[in-house]
Amino acid sequence: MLEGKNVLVTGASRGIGRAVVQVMAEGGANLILWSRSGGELTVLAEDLQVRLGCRVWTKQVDMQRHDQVKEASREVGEILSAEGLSLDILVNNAGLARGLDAVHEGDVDDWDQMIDTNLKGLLWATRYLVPFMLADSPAPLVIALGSTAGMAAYAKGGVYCATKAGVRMVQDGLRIDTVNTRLRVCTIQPGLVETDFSKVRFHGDEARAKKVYEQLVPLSPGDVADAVLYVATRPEHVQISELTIMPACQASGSVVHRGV
Ligand code: 8X3
Repeated sequence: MLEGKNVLVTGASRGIGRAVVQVMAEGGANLILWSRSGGELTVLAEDLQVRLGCRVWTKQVDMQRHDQVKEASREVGEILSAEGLSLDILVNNAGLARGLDAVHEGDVDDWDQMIDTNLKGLLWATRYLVPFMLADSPAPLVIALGSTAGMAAYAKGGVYCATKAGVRMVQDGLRIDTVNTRLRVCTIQPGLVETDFSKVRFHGDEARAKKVYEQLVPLSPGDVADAVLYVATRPEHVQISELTIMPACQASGSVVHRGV
């Protein structure tokens, strides 16, 4: 069902983004990959082209930089239009947590990184790409990666949780604003997924990051990519507005059973 679709994934080089790229490519889609690490993207693109024969365009983009997101969006429009192609699916995946601190003791630089990536980067990509999708795609779809952290706050996660609640609200607003169009809008809300998420949150402290996934079986990036694939392969009249996915040992953003 993805044959001939053109799919843009942000944060494409690692973790959930990378797994989404794999399933989309295996499903026959062409890929536009954005990530901060250009080198990793080139290797990934070559592998996809050789192994799966799909078309892949890559661009080094820092989602915290408005000028870069704007310019990369303009380029995507130009490249696809020149070939008579449309952007069909936008997967706004890039996101990060920095720090685990009480709100009144938090690091303001950490806050900037979370707000700039998770909210402003997503907003910029939405602002510059969705008009182009609406104009040209027969069945446009925007999927954003929210989080169970966006459904209820947890201790010392206030700012991260706020950005993910914001993702959900932006997606809900977009769905309302485009209800008279063909656009479908979905927020995927994963719980605990083992990626380098916690390593980034704890500023590279691997031992502390490992503890987050100790004595439990977390989701893998591939589990979340399966959910993204499900949303992306529904018939055009079906809109999955939200999909929450957690490991079996998790009941909510803050209720987790350890004991494996
Ligand atoms: C990541 C989920 O619970 O580690 O979005 O914050 S959690």
